[in-house]
Amino acid sequence: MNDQIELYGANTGNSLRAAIALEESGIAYTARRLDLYAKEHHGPAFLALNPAGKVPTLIDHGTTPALIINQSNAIIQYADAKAPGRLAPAQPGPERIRVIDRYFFFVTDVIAPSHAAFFLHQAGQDKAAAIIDLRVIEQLTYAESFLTDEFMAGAQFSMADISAFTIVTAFRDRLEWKELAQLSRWFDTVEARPAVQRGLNVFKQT
Ligand SMILES: N[C@@H](CCC(=O)N[C@@H](CS)C(=O)NCC(=O)O)C(=O)O
Repeated sequence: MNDQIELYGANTGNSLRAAIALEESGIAYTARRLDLYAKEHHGPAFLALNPAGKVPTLIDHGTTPALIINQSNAIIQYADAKAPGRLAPAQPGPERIRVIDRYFFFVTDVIAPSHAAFFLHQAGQDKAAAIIDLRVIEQLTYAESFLTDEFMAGAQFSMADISAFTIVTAFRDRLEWKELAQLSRWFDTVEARPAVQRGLNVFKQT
């Protein structure tokens, strides 16, 4: 626990990715769980931090003024900068670029469309949502080809694994696992990591 860094969040993919990134980076922080059903993220105290009323939000009180980060993927970049080498190779070069490349594949080609499908479902546009969900499943199936080594972007765990893990979890019941031997092996490996488990549990209701 460390009150200098606070992570506001809930049990959602975006919040969990941020929590896993902090845990894997070994950055001490205090998790502040918000009850989205009780609309705590729309209360004045939280809106003062994040006017968009969305989670996660990280505050680092170690700077003046305090640093506030309102994007899960920016929190992952913050963790990478604060703990070089834990979420990507610290040195510039092909290995680091491969991590960034695959990280963005999951962020932009998989997670972003899956959010769009979620909003279409909420709007009752189930047919349109299903088309996008199918695209997401195709992209996750394609990610099988990334796994020529232990992790998504090589032999080391990286931010690419973080971006992949929560979205694979969300689609785990819709993937053809018998055709995805590498993805299956990878999923079990990542899920078993103690830091991943800590991140997954941080916003669970007790
Ligand atoms: N691009 C933002 C998206 C944040 C976001 O959409 N958070 C959702 C939970 S996953 C949220 O706060 N939803 C509650 C709401 O919109 O009222 C990020 O990656 O952090």
